[in-house]
Amino acid sequence: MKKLIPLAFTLLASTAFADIQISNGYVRATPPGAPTSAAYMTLKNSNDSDVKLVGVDATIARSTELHTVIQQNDTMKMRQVDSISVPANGQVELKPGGNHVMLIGLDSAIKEDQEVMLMLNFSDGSMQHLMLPVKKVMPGNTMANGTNSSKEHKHGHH
Ligand SMILES: [Cu+2]
Repeated sequence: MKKLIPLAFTLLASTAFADIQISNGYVRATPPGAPTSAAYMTLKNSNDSDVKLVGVDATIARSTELHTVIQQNDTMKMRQVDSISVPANGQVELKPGGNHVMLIGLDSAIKEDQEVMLMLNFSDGSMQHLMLPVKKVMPGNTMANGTNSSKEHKHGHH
């Protein structure tokens, strides 16, 4: 049997620790000069205990932060959190308008034809190395005065 080596253009998730499965990962494309971007993905935990995403390393950014989005009055605001919990036998979605990995201090624009390497660190000590594609994300115009654009809030847990 021929050994298949996964190529860089697919989402690579290390299977050394199979507890957290990562899918639908991508990084937001940025215009030149943009100081920040964000990474999104779905984290699935097939473990019997909660696992937290506690940190992310990215080679393209000087630093990263875990962010959530909260609604204050009519405005959506990003807020830094220490960790993002992936519930036991459950999943959490990082997506525009919700939890995300903030990439801060970009050396250059992130373009759609490139891919971004991330290293995720979890509370159980495991790490996962990812290569994520880059996608354009329509800027959610949170400054708009009270439009009811569909904000898919599915936090699911307390
Ligand atoms: Cu953010």
